[in-house]
Amino acid sequence: MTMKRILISVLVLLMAGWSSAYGEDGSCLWLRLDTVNTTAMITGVKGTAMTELQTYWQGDPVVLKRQKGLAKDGYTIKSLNGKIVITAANDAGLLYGAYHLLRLQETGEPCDMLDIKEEPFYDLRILNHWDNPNGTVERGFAGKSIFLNPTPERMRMYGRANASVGINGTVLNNVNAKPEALSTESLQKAKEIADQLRPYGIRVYLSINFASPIKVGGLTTADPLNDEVVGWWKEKVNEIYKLIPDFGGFLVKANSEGEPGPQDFGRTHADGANMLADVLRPHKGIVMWRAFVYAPQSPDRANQAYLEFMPLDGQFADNVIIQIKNGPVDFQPREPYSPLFTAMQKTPMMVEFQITQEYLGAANHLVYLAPMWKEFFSFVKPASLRAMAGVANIGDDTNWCGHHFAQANWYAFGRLAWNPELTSKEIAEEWLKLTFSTLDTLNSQLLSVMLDSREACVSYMMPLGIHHIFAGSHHYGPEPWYNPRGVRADWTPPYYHRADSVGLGFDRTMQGSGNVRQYPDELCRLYNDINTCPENLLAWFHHVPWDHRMKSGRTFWDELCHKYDDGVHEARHFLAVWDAMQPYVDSQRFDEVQHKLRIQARDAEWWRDACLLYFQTFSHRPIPQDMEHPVHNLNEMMQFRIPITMYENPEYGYNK
Ligand code: GCW
Repeated sequence: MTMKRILISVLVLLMAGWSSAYGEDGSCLWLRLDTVNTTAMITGVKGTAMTELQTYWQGDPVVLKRQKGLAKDGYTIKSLNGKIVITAANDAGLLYGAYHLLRLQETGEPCDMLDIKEEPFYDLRILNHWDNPNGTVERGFAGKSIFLNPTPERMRMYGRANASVGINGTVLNNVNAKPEALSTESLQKAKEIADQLRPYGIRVYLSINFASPIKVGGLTTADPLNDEVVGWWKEKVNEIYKLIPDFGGFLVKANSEGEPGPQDFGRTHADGANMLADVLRPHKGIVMWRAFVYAPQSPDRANQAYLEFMPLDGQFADNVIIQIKNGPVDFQPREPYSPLFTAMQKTPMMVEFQITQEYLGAANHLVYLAPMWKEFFSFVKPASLRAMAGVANIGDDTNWCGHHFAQANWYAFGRLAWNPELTSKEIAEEWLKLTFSTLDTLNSQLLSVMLDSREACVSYMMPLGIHHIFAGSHHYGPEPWYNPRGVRADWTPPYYHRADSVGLGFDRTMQGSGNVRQYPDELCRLYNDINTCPENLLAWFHHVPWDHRMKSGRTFWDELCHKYDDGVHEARHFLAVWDAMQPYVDSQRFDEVQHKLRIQARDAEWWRDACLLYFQTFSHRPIPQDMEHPVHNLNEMMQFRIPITMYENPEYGYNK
């Protein structure tokens, strides 16, 4: 080899090392750490803490110390005579302490004179993957399941990412659980994943199909009070714990959207949940039983969970947690909180947030979700809950989440599950610094984009309390008119928006569906009166007359038009802010985010035009002069459908 060639090879190697170290394709998430030492991986959770520090920590020597008396998973970090001492009651605490230290280093915080004490707010901080055995992910917008062919490299990064924000549990499969999730072959696979995640302090859980005793076990019934059925579950659970000794437990979607459940056998949710809880108890396993239930014949879907679960309050075993979606309908851009949270007094509850953006622009829109989750916590006290679950937005895309900024939602979920008192701003700042370290000087503008993005999305999709007017099935884009023959009413937008010549919105007042009664008195009164109901929930609780006078002085119709238009302008502004970031962001991530923001700006316009032109056919009122007027044609938009399944992210939105 000539000298020149040798030099070129060295240069190429250096550059390859540089680009992978900086992870400019997004694969390193927020962990874009410089390797200072290559060390062999030491086993065990404490070993992971040591490996991480030896590989990436650049400051004073660190001592890891176990000490009784601290909270589980909590830690202290103290500077002491030229050393840093991380103390924790368990190994996971040491690992979380190590990541805290690395975070300080990476965000440029001072690392001398440390005196930190942290403990997690919730014991259980868990992701729910909606991954299917064939590798598709329900509402997954970032490719296929990472668990389909779990490579050690990918699992390691997944473990690190989760542990770095304190996530300590993961449900591997879809709540629409295929019975084969419990086959011996699948359990073997779950074991392999559990083995790979254990060093990161992450326990594995599974979603189960309630009819498994019939479908996997060949029994004639799955009645939870039947001895043979109980015996089958006992054996299955023993088999699981033999393979995965620290298995966490089951997540169950029962009697919901066609999934089997105890009601099929004349039993209650409590009968079903308690049977499984009894079987899991000797192994210290838990049951997370979902309250996401609604019935086609119900006059108001928002009422259903309360109606089914309130009579059972106090009847659940102590290792059952009822897992409730944040809102009473379904992960909409804005919903009031689910009234079950303040009604149930004698039952452990946990909240289920959706990190994947099923109803918030999938992996095409930049929507930072922490403000939405904080809004929930402004109504439901964090201390009234036992745990926090998040439906994961993770897939096998190189950048994990489809959109570089969607990584922020995974990050924020973990940080809030650790400490729900953190502000959206604190978390976004941290994430931005870690993820785009070169952006320092301009972060404030991007920070505002993140913080404003959820409200902007509400504005251009469904402002003022409008909800569930998405396209059928895949839920991408507007289809307020979607109402095909034979489809259940509560799966069509007109059920929710109820537009007519009088106005728009679902009457959930005392005169309407009575849903307001499920809230505490004060809120019930507030929501029941159209003049006191917060305007951002107006069409959620009221059928609002088109000429209803809003606080701005505008009519409801005019306000609606303006909100949609404001949303469009915000989406365009996000793009403009990003465009100005070009000199400071590596080219791949810059281009990829720009591509997405352009889609978002066009989609916002599509939403505004489709919704306003469609609702105008009921309101018969003009679009106000002082705003931009629709540029699309209603008929064309009504013909347009994106040909994707519920397992995909569309490449584009409206492209006519
Ligand atoms: O949000 C709806 C989704 C379904 C999902 C269901 C649920 C897993 O459209 O895809 O199914 O909720 O949460 O069970």
